[in-house]
Amino acid sequence: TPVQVLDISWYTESMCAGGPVPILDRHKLQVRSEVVAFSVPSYACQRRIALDHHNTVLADALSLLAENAELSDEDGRGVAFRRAAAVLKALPRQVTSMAQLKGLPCLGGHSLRVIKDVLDNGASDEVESTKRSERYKALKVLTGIFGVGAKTAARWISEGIHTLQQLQASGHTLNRAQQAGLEHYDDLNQPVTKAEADAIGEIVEKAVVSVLPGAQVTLTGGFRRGKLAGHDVDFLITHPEEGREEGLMPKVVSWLVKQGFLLYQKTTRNSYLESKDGPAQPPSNIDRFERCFSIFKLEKQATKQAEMPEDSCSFGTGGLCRRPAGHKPWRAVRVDLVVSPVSQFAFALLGWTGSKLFERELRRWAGYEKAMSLSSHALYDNNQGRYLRAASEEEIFAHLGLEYIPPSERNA
Ligand code: DCT
Ligand code: MG
Repeated sequence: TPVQVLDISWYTESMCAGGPVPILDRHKLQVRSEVVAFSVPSYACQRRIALDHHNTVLADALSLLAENAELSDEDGRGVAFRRAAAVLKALPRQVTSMAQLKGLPCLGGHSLRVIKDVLDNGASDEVESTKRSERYKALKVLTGIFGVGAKTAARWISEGIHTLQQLQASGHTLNRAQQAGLEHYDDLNQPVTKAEADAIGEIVEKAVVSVLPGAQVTLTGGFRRGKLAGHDVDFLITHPEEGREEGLMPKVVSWLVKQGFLLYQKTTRNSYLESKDGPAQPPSNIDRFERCFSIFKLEKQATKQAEMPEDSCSFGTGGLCRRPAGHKPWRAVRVDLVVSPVSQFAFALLGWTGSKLFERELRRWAGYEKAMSLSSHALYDNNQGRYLRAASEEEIFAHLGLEYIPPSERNA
């Protein structure tokens, strides 16, 4: 068995909270390498996962398989790969041998095979062949159209449609969202920068306080977790006096339309009523606030940053790379607006900050470990038969018996 000198300064911090730290030389020690396996708690919402971590290559490989599963409408498999990737993201240093993974949660046989392949050969055959596959490429291209999900894309692919040109030639009738998605395809597949998110934030803020003074706008989603780029910009809007937020969304939207800021919008009404719905409807709760899916028209000069080079065509354009005609002075950006009553704000903020896996794990923890139902609206304790109120994210973590994890460490 190989004997290695290992730096164990990381070992102490990586031990699960509460576990006694083994009595070892504090600095360097000689051990058989496989003795020192990593340790990680089972639920992603128990871990601190920063944006930067030590296992990018492995996590990217598993994330690609997760994405492929999700695009193929196999959510169970997708979640399994996401969970495996999230374990690797939580490790305190780079994985170099399979033995280090012994006893870790969420690593199934399939994920372990992929990891072994990458460790042994520098890449996974399955990942590489997925990337090259016509089906994966077509799924990426077609679901890259705003308003097109995995099911629609699969149907089109079964008809032999793999590119945007083939879609346009097929004569399929597209709905309003998909038409807008196709029209702004290149822009919407270009990552949104933090500077652009901030510029849109200023506009949204102006709209919101013009129609309801005192209302507050919070940037959520990936940008709240510290990401420097995202596929959209997510905002949560509330007012400190309960009830004042009612009817706010249509006013905000019409202000934005009048000023020429919206290329597309679809507003859905708040359909959440605690007394009627009860707590046990988590899967769709995320969608039950008053919500506006929109495409913003952002003047490039509003963003104080260097413009993207003219040549930086977005990925996966399906052979239809329409470069901006001349110097288009604006770009299209996906923006989600959500209005929450202040009594539900902490839950909405927690629910809309993500990551998606972190949210899923919070709900799983609540249900399995605490007999509670968590949604973006409320937390219900099944044993006590009552809702648990919270005015901050910290209070929700406390109700759930979890250590508070700040947004920047929810990047599972
Ligand atoms: N969300 C969730 N479950 C979903 C969809 C969304 O829990 N099915 C939450 C988590 C993140 C937040 O809503 C915003 O969603 P996205 O914009 O899709 O995620 P993001 O983390 O902001 O990613 P991106 O940076 O690419 O926009
Ligand atoms: Mg987002």
